[in-house]
Amino acid sequence: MNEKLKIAVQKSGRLSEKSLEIFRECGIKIPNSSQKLRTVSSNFPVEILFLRDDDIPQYVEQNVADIGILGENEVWEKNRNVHVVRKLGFGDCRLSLAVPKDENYTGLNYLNHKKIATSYPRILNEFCRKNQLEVEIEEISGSVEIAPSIGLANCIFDIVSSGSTLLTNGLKEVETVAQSEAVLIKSPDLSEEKQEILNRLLFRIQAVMRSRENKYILLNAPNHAVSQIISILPGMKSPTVLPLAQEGWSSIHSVITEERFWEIIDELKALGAQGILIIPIEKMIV
Ligand code: PRT
Ligand code: ZN
Repeated sequence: MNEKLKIAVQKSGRLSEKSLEIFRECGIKIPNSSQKLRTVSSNFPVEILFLRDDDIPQYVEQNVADIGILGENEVWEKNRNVHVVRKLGFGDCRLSLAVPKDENYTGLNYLNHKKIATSYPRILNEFCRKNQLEVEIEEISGSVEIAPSIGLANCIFDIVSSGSTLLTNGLKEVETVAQSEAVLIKSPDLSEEKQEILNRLLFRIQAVMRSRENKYILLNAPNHAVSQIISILPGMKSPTVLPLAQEGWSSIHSVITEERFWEIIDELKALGAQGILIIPIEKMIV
């Protein structure tokens, strides 16, 4: 059999480019296809369907697509029968409540009996139910931030990332309800063959994501400091230590997250480490 895994990605929007970039980094060739609604990879058994992100949960639930990439916020809002397989590390944002900046926000009770404009009525409704708030939800599909200034609502509930849209519309963020990022979802009933293709794809995605988070570190150290240095450098199994041509010195190689590197750089220098190199990793399989 020659089944292909059908993958739904956003046609044009904030997640489109990054979704296709993951496949490229996984070595999966996707023809350049800005005008097309579907395309097939030439070297991996997948077919890409380009859709509006709002429609992806429904299509995956109904097996029109087998898997999809979209913001987790849309998965929560649409509440379809799909499984979130993994987070993908891009498209980070939060779902927040915001009020006009001059309002004296006193806490959740402030929201009682207010009119709130949003494109995410289900998530907002759930939040209000949990917090025993009675609000009027005004559902609109876009430009939510202007709702208070044109008198449509008192407050808004929307996606925020840098916060600059709120600022330019005279609003302030008062409650963060959820944090979201792009996720990979799958249909609850994939054939064995399609699950097998998905497993191969996930193995590659894992290697790509690990490589993004980790760096290869190389440094030279006096022999007397080697054991202290390796105690602060984790490495995949344990760091590699090689003698340098210069007597009394070693070269230490390891793998480290960028964040951890900045945490320990001063310690490394204090222990006498020199010639420290940090090198990107192309793929990482553990
Ligand atoms: O056409 P289609 O329906 O496919 O696209 P869309 O217009 O519904 O979605 P799109 O492309 O705007 O966003 C797709 C997904 O990107 C969202 O579902 C989120 O998961 C994620 N994402 C990440 C964001 C943002 N950041 C974001 N900043 N989605 C929207 N915004 C908007 C937000 O609505 C607000 O208007 O950007 C504005 C706020 O940005 P800041 O930086 O000013 O705070
Ligand atoms: Zn959308």
